[in-house]
Parts: sequence; structure tokens; C-alpha cells
Amino acid sequence: MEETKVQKKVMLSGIQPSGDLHIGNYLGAIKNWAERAEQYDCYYFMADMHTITVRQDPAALRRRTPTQLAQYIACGLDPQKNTLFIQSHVPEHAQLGWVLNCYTMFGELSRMTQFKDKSQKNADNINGGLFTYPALMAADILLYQPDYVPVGEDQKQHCELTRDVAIRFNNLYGETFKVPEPFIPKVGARVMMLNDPEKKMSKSDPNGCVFLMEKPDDIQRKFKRAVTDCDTEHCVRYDAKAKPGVSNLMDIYSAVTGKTYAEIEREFDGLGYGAFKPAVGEAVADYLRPIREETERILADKAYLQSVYKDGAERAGAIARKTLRKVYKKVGFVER
Ligand code: ATP
Ligand code: LTN
Repeated sequence: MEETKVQKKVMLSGIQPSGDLHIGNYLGAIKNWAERAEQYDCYYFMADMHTITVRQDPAALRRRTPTQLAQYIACGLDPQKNTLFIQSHVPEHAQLGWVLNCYTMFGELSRMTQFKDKSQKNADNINGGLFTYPALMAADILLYQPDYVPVGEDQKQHCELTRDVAIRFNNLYGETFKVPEPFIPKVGARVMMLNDPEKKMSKSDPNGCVFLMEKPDDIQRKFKRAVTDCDTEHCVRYDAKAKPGVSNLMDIYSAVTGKTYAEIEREFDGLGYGAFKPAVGEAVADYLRPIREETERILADKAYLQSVYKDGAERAGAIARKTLRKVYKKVGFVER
């Protein structure tokens, strides 16, 4: 009997190699990628073109991009089964990015909270790229016609803009883009700084981050020092509003152990923060150990990494070219 081939759904996401990956990036995005790598047809890339919206040290960027690839693989993304590539290796991202810039409104871009945050942090370099960045992100996504975009909570707004741009384009020119959905985890979608639980953990603000490559002792030290809440009860209880520090630690602990909030509350009943913080530190250090060791092993083989990103760019390029050709035709560009 002839086997019917079921078309897998497509997932796509990217992370900027603008700093070392931290547990926010992992729990908000990569964990979801890795857990679904078998079920979906997956495209994951290093968003190097996005990083230059903020000044980068070129040597550091050149080093971080393949390191991030090694981390993707170490987190469980098999390059045979997933298309892993570097954004700047597939020129169609920039090409579609330009087209979509012309279908993204000034007002829409002005409302993006990431733009507002980053222009505040980089007041001396509020460049055009920082402002129009969501149009490039829309291109990154729509080129591959994905069903889902697995990201952390902070990227939801950009994903919604992508949907609006896709719908606008489809309405003007007929069905061109699949309209994708963001895929946001239930736990870990917004990991907060350990030293300031009111602020999102962010690569460009390394104090308070726990990095994937950190050694267990350093991880332990950061968790022991984590800011908890100055309430009087001192008990481990989930309440994101009244107890943001402890709730953040509970999110992290839940994500790495699979325990529910109720189970965690029971486990630390009567023990207080003094016992809870080192327990979270230990759980995170244990969880990250194999990822760090595997990353180090993969990083030692430069030729392998090169072969992965070369192959990835070829596979990604083949899909991207098809979509771009369709778009160019629709808007009226003459075929070469
Ligand atoms: P930058 O400071 O350069 O903006 P970042 O640390 O905020 O970097 P991004 O490259 O913007 O990280 O994000 C990569 C992915 O990780 C995105 O899907 C984003 O939603 C997710 N992510 C980033 N920070 C967190 C966080 N604190 N909690 C959960 N997910 C996060
Ligand atoms: N904007 C994202 C990174 C990013 C991305 C993408 C995520 C660039 N292109 C496409 C998902 C899909 C960020 O800053 N975290």
C-alpha cells in the first residue's frame, strides 16, 4: 500500500547573537524548539542582521554567532532534522525585509515596546534599522511560511505585527503568506532578572542573568544572592504581583524540574527562602551541565559547525527564494 506522506507543520524562530544565551532565552524559546523538533519541520537561525541595530564589536559578533549555533545543537536541535542557519547567509531576508518595510506603517512601528526600550537604552544611536527592525523580523518569518513562531512573551507584539503585515499583503495581492501564530510557553515566557525581578532578563544587561555556559559555582552564587521579596511571611508561595522575586524563582524551578507551583509550595512548606534559593540554584546547575559540556565539545570542531551552517543556508535559501520570487511577481517587479 502506498504510504501517504503527512505534511509536517512548520516552526521557525531566531535569536540575536548579541550576547551570551541565558536561561530566559532558553526557557522562553529554545526549550520549546527542542521539545518539538521531531514533530515539526523546523527552521532556527542566528539573527545576526538584527544585532547591528545596536553597536556590536565585530570580533565578538563573529565569535558569538557560531557559538550560538553550537548551543542550539547542544540544546537538542539535530542539524540533520532541523534547518539551522545564519540569517545573513540567506540574502532573501534583506530583500523581503525591504519589500515589507513598504507595507509596514510608521504608526505601527512607533508602538513597538522593544523600539521604545532600546531607543531609551541607546539614546546616542537611534538608527533607522532599530525602528524598522520588525519589518525585517516579519520577512524572517514569512519567507518560510511557518505555522508557529516559538518565542518568549516579549516578542508577541512583533509576531502580531507580522500577522497584520501578512494579512495586509494577502488582501492586496491574493494569498501569498501563511499567517503564523506565536507559540509562547506557559511557564518561563518571561524570566526576570535575579537581581531585579521587575526587569526582564536580557542579554544586553548581563547583571542578574544566568548564562547557559556558566559554571555551577557561579550559578549557585547568583541564586543565593537572588533578590526575594521583603514580605514578612517568607514562605514559598506563587504570587507574581505581591511576590515577584519568589514567583520568578518558582517559574525557573518549575521549568527545569517539571514540578507544578503547588508541588513546589508543598516541598518548601515551612522552609523559607533560605532553603529554596540554593535548591533552585542546584536544579538549574544540574540542568545546564550537559548543555554546557556538549556545547564545549561541539565548539572544538569548527569544521563541523561550518558544514552545519553552510548546509542550513542552502536548505533555507531554497525555500526563501521561492517565497521571494512569488512576492516580487505580485508587486510587479520584472523577472530577470
Ligand atoms: P537583547 O537584550 O539583545 O534584546 P534578549 O536577551 O532580550 O536580547 P533576544 O535575542 O531578544 O534576547 O530573544 C531571543 C528569544 O528569547 C526570544 O524568543 C525572546 O522572546 C526570548 N527571551 C528573551 N528574554 C527572555 C526572558 N527574559 N524570558 C523569556 N524569554 C525571553
Ligand atoms: N526579534 C527577536 C529575534 C528575531 C526573531 C525573528 C524571532 C529576529 N527574527 C524571527 C522569531 C522569528 C528578538 O529580538 N528576540
